[in-house]
Amino acid sequence: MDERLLPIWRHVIARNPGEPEFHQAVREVLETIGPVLSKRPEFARQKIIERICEPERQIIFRVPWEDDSGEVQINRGFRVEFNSALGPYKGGLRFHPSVNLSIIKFLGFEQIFKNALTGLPIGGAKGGADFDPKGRSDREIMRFCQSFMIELYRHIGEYTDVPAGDIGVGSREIGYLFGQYKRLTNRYESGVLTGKGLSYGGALVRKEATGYGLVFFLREMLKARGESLKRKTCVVSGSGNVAIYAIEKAQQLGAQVVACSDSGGYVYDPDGIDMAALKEIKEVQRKRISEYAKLRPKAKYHPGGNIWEVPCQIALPCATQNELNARDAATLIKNGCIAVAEGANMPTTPEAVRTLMAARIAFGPGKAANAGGVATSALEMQQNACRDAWSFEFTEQRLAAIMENIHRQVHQTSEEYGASGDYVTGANIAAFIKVAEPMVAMGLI
Ligand code: NDP
Ligand code: 2IT
Repeated sequence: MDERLLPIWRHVIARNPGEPEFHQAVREVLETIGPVLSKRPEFARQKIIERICEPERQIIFRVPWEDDSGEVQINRGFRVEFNSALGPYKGGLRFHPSVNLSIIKFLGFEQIFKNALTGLPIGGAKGGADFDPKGRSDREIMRFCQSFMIELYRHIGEYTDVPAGDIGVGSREIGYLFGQYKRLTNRYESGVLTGKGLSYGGALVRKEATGYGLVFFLREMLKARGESLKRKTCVVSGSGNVAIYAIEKAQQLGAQVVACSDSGGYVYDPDGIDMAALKEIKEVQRKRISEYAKLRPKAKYHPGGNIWEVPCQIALPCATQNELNARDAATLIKNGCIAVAEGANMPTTPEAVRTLMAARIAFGPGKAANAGGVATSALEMQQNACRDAWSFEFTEQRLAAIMENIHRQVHQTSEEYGASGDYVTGANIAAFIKVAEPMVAMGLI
């Protein structure tokens, strides 16, 4: 790390104790942006980095609700509004038992830079709750979402903060959240949430956007190396929203996706993952990935198995943070992997990133590679603002163009800063400059 950044880094650790994921996300950015300070001394003078590392606002609240048996449950809700230099705060809500302030802050911090890379007018935020939706009935999910919104509604708005989904939050949850917001505010404010259902202001392609965008970005990474997705064996971790549509687009572009997973294990299907079976189990029935093997005679479920041991040329981690470690990276390299692109946020540990990059494997960091989801959320906001609805084809073209543009920016920036093909450095520097410039222009706020 640049010695000018070391004191800032130490200060971040000291004033945010016990937040390892947040430290990890900040460190990754600080390790790469040193060269900008020499070219742009005003950023240091204005303490832009110190300001970016401190959220503009953090909200933590109690979420009481009653389960189907009449028992009172208490969860903790969060919304960290990190940075609004580029537009209203924007970022997903995560419902998962592991959620805590560190995780929400790492996600919110990443979101600032990711959103900047999209080139669209959105600031960075993240939120969620330590609520576990697994095994909960529809009515319980609804009651939880309604209670969550009773506090959240006062902090959000189409010009203030626009939440969306993340782990455990999809269009069902967004529907309940939107309904409660509408009731509490007496406003049909479509642009307050994204990822809405198509029948009440949602946008086509938002559901597919993160996974599709990831594969569009991957296609550019491969093209830069004279490669393509055609006939490449691919492994995708997770089997949620991002994973499903990454698999779909990778298959459309000619790759053979042979494995996907959930937190219980992975399935291997030598004939390639069958999209109809996958969607039926995960989207319709909301069941575990183990059920997939029951529908496909040649598929095998590996309970507790490590998906990165499945030989592949392309690996797409699409489940959660720190799911791919240095040992997994070494396994991927040994098996002939040529590219890793992050569909999840921070799924690759810092040691694993170093291992992959040292082996000259094309590595696409999440803040660039998975930006298609939030970019399409911004397109949903555009459509809501002018009460319009675009076609699937038009929106997908916009998404593809945005991902190509992100790739171009990140690649060019990596070259400009003498790190050609290092997408981590390219993404961090390009995004940092986009956020720092308006912060300088707006003065000390
Ligand atoms: P979903 O809830 O739809 O799916 C999450 C998937 O990841 C499930 O298969 C889940 O398995 C698995 N998973 C979650 N937590 C863990 C864990 N601790 N260990 C192992 N597996 C786990 O979420 P998404 O697909 O929306 O999100 C996946 C990742 O993509 C997250 O990192 C998210 O932040 C990121 N992302 C999402 C975007 C979006 O638009 N939705 C946009 C950009 C990034 P199980 O069911 O067993 O828990
Ligand atoms: O991590 C992410 O970028 C998301 N979960 C999507 C956020 C959004 O506002 O669409």
